Amino acid sequence: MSFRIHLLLALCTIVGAGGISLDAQQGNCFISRLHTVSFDDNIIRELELPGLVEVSTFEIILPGQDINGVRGLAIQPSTGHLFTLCFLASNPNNTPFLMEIDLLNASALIVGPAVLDFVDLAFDLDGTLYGVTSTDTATNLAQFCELSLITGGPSPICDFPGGDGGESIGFKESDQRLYHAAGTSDVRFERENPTGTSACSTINIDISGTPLADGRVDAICDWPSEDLFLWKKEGSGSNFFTVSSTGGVESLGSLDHPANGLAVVVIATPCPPSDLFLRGDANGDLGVNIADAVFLLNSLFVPGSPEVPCSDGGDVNDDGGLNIADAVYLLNALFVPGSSPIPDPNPECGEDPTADGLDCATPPACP
Ligand SMILES: [Ca+2]
Ligand SMILES: [Ca+2]
Ligand SMILES: [Ca+2]
Repeated sequence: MSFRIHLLLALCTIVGAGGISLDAQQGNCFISRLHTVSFDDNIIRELELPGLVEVSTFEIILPGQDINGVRGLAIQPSTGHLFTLCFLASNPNNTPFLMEIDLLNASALIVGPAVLDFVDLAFDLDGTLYGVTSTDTATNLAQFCELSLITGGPSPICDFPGGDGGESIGFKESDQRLYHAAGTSDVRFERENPTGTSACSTINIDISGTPLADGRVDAICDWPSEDLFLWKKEGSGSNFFTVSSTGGVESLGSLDHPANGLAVVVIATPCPPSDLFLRGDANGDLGVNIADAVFLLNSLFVPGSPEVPCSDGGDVNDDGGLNIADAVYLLNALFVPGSSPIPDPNPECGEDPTADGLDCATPPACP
């Protein structure tokens, strides 16, 4: 008994000399948000994935300019800015202008004329922007080009065999390859052949017999967290799908607007509350040691000290209260042979097996 008291007094002395800061490792979780544009309006819609519930809208406004339609969408990997193609009422040539949109600062600006009849855009992981044109009726080819982020103008790279409507491109994060979809009645989905002579040398992905095969493709884009492509098909009803790089297709439901440009934005967010904690880990660093006793005593007795981030973790004796008895219990368990072990969950993270009024305000980053 005297050993415990002396140890406790010694600790209180250490505690009084200065606190120990909380160094909890809080992990980030990531959510994917779909952004869309359509030719019918000048709205960028933000939708939850996979539920497709609309989260927000952003109206693209250019001072002194009327926008007559928007198509194609791509997200710049380094800045998160969206790039799209817009048609201006003031432009007598019916060709689109490349536009850069910063959603965070709610700004939109014209980069410059894209010159050719581009219908979709995609960034590769290095931040180079590419576009694909509609099929030229004279040549029956769709041009694949790099687009300048300075002027908006194109540098032709290669040509895809023409489709009978609908052209869309996307880069897959997992293999860093270009994917291409085209067609209305004869829809094809293909990916860049790594041993081909150009980006337009492709390997066919068999989607015959799937719902994607019999309707115009309006837009595709990579959904990186799922390693799938999202695919918007023409029409209402079931018009929104995932497709794998081997042609596996699943319906996600329907979009209520005629989206012709898609981009997935990945957002870092604090992880949702977890029921998992480690008993005895008063400072939330996922270890149980003397620093936890010091932290607990600080929080109880030294004004201005940080609070125990997860009260359940500090309730070492699992009696539903957070007090000096928990520090004593912890010190005994750590240093006095034959003392009672720390109750579950310990030494692994877990849920509290005994209900109590304590909460875990800031759960530790349990594996
Ligand atoms: Ca700890
Ligand atoms: Ca307790
Ligand atoms: Ca409990």
